Amino acid sequence: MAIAHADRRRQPSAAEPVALKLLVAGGFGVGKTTLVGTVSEIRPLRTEEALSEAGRPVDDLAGVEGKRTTTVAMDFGRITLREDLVLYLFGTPGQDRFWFLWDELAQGALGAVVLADTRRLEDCFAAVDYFERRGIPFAVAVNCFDGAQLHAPDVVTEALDLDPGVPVVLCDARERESAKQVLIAVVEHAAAVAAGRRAPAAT
Ligand SMILES: Nc1nc2c(ncn2[C@@H]2O[C@H](COP(=O)(O)OP(=O)(O)OP(=O)(O)O)[C@@H](O)[C@H]2O)c(=O)[nH]1
Ligand SMILES: [Mg+2]
Repeated sequence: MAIAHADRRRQPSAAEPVALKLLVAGGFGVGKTTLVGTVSEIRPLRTEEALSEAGRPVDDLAGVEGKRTTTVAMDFGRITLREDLVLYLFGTPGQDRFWFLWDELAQGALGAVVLADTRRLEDCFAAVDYFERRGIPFAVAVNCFDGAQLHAPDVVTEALDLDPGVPVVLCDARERESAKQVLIAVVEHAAAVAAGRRAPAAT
């Protein structure tokens, strides 16, 4: 009993990793579920449902004609970025009719990835607005689908009218190293934003 008591009250050791929550957001079919699945070290939780005939007029499949399912609640995965840093990843649904879930998913998020496809960049405007309005630090990750015209990051910054300092990275959501670099960019950016908020620059 004494041991159990002492155990329960022990202080967290320095070796215990910090756990951070990140959202993976963006337009419909841009590769959110793919990215979470690529980097997750646990079997990712998915909530995929088949795309239906009824959704055909509203679900724009241009560029992702092979897509058969869509996320209806969330994706969930985990990655140990460093031995002292674990990320919990929450992928959002992409269809507009599931927007009401975003506020739940965004609770307590340290930062976000906004995935973008340059063939339909406008699909990520809503996600960019969402995080800007809530002051949640985010990075834009351009998922370079095969055959998509490559744009330099500064072109994307301009097209999305991003604040200076918002990272824009080119990635392939199907490649682990590439997807990991995206997450590192978000964590570093969120840390810089947090440091800036703690010590605002003298005016
Ligand atoms: N060529 C290519 N295809 C990709 C890439 N990422 C995802 N895909 C494909 O694009 C389709 C959409 O991927 P998902 O990961 O389901 O996209 P999503 O953003 O989660 O979609 P929703 O949840 O429906 O909004 C799938 O058929 C993927 O196989 C990529 O980097 N390159
Ligand atoms: Mg999805």
